[in-house]
Amino acid sequence: MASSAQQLNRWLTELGRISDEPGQLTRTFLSPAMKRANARVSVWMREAGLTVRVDSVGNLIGRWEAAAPVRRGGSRRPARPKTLLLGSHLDTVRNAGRFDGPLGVLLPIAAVAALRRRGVELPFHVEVLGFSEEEGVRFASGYLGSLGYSGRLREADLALRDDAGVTVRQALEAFHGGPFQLPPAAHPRRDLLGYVEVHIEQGPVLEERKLAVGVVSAIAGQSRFKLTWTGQAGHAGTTPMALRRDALAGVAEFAVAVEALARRTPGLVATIGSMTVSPGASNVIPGRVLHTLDVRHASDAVRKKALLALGRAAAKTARARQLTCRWQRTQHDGAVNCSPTLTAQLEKSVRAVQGQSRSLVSGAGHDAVVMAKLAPVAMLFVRCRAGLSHHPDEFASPGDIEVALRVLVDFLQALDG
Ligand code: HGY
Ligand code: MN
Ligand code: MN
Repeated sequence: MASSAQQLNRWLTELGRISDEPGQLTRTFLSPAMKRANARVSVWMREAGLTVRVDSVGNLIGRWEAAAPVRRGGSRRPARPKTLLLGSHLDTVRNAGRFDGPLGVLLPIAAVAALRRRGVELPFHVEVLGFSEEEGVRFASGYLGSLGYSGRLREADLALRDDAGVTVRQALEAFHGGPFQLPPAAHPRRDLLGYVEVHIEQGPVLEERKLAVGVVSAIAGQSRFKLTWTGQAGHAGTTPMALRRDALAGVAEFAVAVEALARRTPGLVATIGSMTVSPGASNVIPGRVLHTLDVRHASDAVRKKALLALGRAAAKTARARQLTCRWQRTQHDGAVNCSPTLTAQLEKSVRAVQGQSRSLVSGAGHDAVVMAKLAPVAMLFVRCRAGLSHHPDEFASPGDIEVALRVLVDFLQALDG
């Protein structure tokens, strides 16, 4: 297994160099680097014995067919094998680390390769999924890949625009060189055993507990928005302060209110991650500001209460400063509980490899949030240094990755199709 883990680390390093931006790792939805990443991972999938296809939303899918169907209890017809889904995303944030997403795509490929080398055959089909978009960098709305795969992409998603004004639909039609139709779910729920995602923790818990891996009990809900504040651009030198309608000053006041609410609400996190100031000149009062807002909590009720409070705070600031503030919701996902049955099975494998298993809540969103609508989900977290992620210094050690690989191999062999 050590050689499989070494191979996996080489893949992670190589894939981490496939980027849209020289000098840093950035791969966004349907970009040239995403196409190169799909091509490279396809080679590794084929070498592992998987048959490979790319679906209409750009998801990379590697499939390993089950062994000959088994007869159960003298039945006349053998039971049709179900499919176990394994995967994560191949897109990244800007200036990303090389583990967030790709670890959960490449590790299952290494696990399949290890099992096939041992001549193991499984009583269920396996599909390894490399989702084309999870982070929501290009369109400020995440999960477009897993939404497409699970048949939950909607017209409203296709109408979202990137910073260049290109819609999701236009991006998909350019990717295909032809018309795009909303895809159905890749599989009916009844044909699926579940979806298991391996991911770095992106938090400090496993490091504090000195554990290489842990299992996820639940994933926090999240809401994302684009806010557009409009005031009045004007001359920075001649416009008296009392006569200004400075959109950026209003956003600054709102940003302090956002942070204050999150600081005083246990478990709430709220972030203004990107901002565009117009017209964007040093001697012009900002007449318009567009920014994102990301709000999360393990409890949907707390998150919704926080959103109402932030809506009131924005309205108060806009009134006081004679600004307008328009909200556009770009993502809204409730908290998700992982499947107790599948998680118990994963915990057994974690205990078999690591000696003990601890569970934790995920503050980060994952494709498992979307896939939970299609199949039971479970997640295996891998310790990452200082909990750092969405940063080039993101790091999971080869030793911890090998533990996770051993856990997944054990889980696949133990799972009853
Ligand atoms: O933002 C998140 O929670 C994830 O990394 N997409
Ligand atoms: Mn991720
Ligand atoms: Mn991420």
